[in-house]
Amino acid sequence: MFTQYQLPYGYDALEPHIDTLTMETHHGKHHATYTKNFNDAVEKAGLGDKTVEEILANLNQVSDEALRKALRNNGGGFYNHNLYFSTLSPNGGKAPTGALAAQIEKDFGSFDALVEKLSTAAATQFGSGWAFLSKKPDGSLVVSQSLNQDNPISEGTGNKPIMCIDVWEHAYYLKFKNLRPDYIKTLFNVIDWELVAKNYEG
Ligand code: MN3
Repeated sequence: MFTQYQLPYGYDALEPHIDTLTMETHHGKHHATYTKNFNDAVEKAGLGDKTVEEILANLNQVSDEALRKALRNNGGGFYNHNLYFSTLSPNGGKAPTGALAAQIEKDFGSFDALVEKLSTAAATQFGSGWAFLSKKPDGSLVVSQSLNQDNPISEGTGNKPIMCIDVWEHAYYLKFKNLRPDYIKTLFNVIDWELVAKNYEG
């Protein structure tokens, strides 16, 4: 049984950057539904002994097409939102330090350059999807985009996502309406890079 990431802060804690109603709907409804539907699909597929990473990395081994699609969409939705919500915090917005900071400098030149690259990836993802920052097997970092709930784990590269930006309209439309770039800019005020650094080191 997969359990949804529980926020260590209230739905109103990310105000004024991310509004209460968006957090309540996004975590309490959308993410909860992905989690429930993922658990249903996992049970049907008999994959209860696997981790979500194992399931996402081996989708092509599920022969039933409808079930594979359910695992891909809801497994991705479950995993991506766990990652998204677990790197947000009212204490966010400060630049990373330590090993992650050094790697960012090496791969992107500066933290500001990484923020710009992630922002562009998020802003230019056509339709619903995500931008990801992932750690490659050699420890270097890469920025990517995905459609719908797809996740880098399913690409078979061994890359491990360490943070992500949700650009589905449900992540921002209540407050930012059509202004996705404004939401992305604001989101960086609540991304906690100390938490991202733990994902990088872990
Ligand atoms: Mn979402």
